[in-house]
Formats: sequence, structure tokens, C-alpha cells
Amino acid sequence: MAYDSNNVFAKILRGEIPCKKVHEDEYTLAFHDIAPQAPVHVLVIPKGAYTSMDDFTAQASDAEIAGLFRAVTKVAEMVGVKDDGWRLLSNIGANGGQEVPHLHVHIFGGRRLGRMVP
Ligand code: DGP
Repeated sequence: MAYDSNNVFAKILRGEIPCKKVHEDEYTLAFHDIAPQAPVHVLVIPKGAYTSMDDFTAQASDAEIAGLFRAVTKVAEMVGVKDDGWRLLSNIGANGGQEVPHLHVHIFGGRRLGRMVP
């Protein structure tokens, strides 16, 4: 699927709409989800134009891939969920329930999370 540069996270990256920023570095931006599903619900996105984990892992540089995953753990620590445990999730495509077509991973935490069921 071709990347749609009008998606809402592309607009956040361009500064066209606001977000509650948690962290930013060379490769990533992390911000609070607009509709949190847990006491802590943060999204981490790459700055590059990737639709999902599929094109990211196929096309991103090793530095971009490492940058995303290193940022995820750093953000989990920053928002205070690392010691008690947390969940990392990425919805991919239609069957995965992905709504925003810019790769994002969800960080959930702050309470005992329910079991994941498909
Ligand atoms: P997904 O189903 O994985 O594509 O989840 C998209 C998430 O993005 C969903 O939890 C709500 C969040 N979201 C959608 N629009 C915005 C927005 O404009 N700002 C922020 N901060 N989050 C958004």
C-alpha cells in the first residue's frame, strides 16, 4: 500500500496538528494517545514515511529500525511503566485493525492489563 502523506500522524510529524509529546529523537516521535485505553497509553512512530511494520522492516535502514525499538524502551522507562511491566502492540493492516496508516506502536501500562484475545 502506498504511503498516504495526509494521514494524521504525518500531520503531527509536520507540526500541522498538536500532540502531547513524550519524547523525540532523530528517528522517532512519541506522544500520548488521544483516546487512552490504559492509564499509560503512548504511541511511538518513526519519522520516516512508513505505513506499517511490513514496509518498515522491508525498507527502513538498520539505524531507523534500531532507533524505533530503542526509543520504545526508553519511552516505557520515561512514562514510568518499565518496572511493573507493560505491553507493546502494533496493529497492521485491515485484519490487524490499523486505523492510522503510519507505522505506530502502542505502549500500554499503568495497571494489570487483560489477556490479549484475537
Ligand atoms: P490503530 O488502530 O493502531 O491504528 O490506532 C490508532 C490510534 O491512534 C488510536 O489509539 C487513536 C490514536 N489517534 C488517532 N488520531 C489521533 C490524533 O490525532 N492524536 C493522537 N494523539 N492520537 C490519535
